[in-house]
Amino acid sequence: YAMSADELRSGLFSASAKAQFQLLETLTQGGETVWEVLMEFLLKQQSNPFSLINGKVYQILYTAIPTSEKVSHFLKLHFPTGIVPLKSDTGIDYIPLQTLLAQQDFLEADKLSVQKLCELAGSSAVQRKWLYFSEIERFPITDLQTIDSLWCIHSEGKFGYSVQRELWLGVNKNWDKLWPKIGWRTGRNWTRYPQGFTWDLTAPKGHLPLSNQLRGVRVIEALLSHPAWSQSQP
Ligand code: UYC
Repeated sequence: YAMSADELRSGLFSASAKAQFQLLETLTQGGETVWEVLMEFLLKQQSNPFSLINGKVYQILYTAIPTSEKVSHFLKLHFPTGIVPLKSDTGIDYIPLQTLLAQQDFLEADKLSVQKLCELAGSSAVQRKWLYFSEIERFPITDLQTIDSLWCIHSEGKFGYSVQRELWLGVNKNWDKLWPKIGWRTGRNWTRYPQGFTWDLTAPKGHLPLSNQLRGVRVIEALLSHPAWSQSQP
C-alpha cells in the first residue's frame, strides 16, 4: 500500500507528534511526490526548529540527496547547515558534527563530540584529549545546547546529554542503575569500547554520546548537572 501525497500531507500537517512519527515510519518508498510534501513541511516549520519531527523529515530528505537533484538543491538553499542553529559563544564550528550526525555516523560523531568538549575547555584539554570535571562547569550554555540539540534532533530524541540527564534524574542519580539502562554495563561487565556499543538507532535511549568512566564519574556528573539542561532554549 503506497500512501498518496495528499494523505501524507494532511496527516503530517494535522496529526499529533506521535502520529506524525508513525506516518513517517510507514513511508517505505520515497519518490519525488513524497519528498515534495516533506520539503513543503520543513519550510513551514522553519520557525520551530526544535521539534523532533523536523529532524526525522530532514533525515529522510538527507538520504534522498544522491537520488534527487531537487532535494539536494532544496537542502543546500534552505538548510545549508541543517535544522539546528549552530550557535556558539566560543566561535567553534559545529558543521562537521552536524554532517556526521546527518549521515548517522554515530561513532565518528561521538569521537568528534569529545573533541569539541575539549575545545570548549581550552588548548590543554585539546592536547590531553580528555576532561577534568572542573573544566566542565565553565562550559558555555549555548555551546552545550547546540551539541545536545544536534544529537537529539538527528536521533529522534534518543541520544544526547539532556536525554541522559533525564534518565539519571529518573533513577535518583544512582549511577549503578543508570549504566544498565543506557547499555553501558551488563551485570558485572562494562561495555567494551568501541565494538560493544550500538552505533545506530536500535541502541537503548541515552546510549550516546559516551563518556569514558575510566577516571570515575565526576566528569559525566558535571556534564549532566550543567545549567544548560535546566535553562530553556532561548
Ligand atoms: N568505555 O567501558 N576505556 C574509551 C566507555 C570504562 C577503557 C573511549 C564507556 C570502564 C580503556 C571511550 C564505557 C573501563 C580505554 C570509552 C566504557 C574502561 C577506554 C575512547 C562504559 C574498564 C582505552 C576515548 C561505562 C573497566 C583508552 C577515551 C585509555 C577508552 C567509553 C576502559 C569513549 C562509556 C570503567 C582502557 N572508553 N572504561 O576516553 O584511556 O580514551 O587508556 O568506562
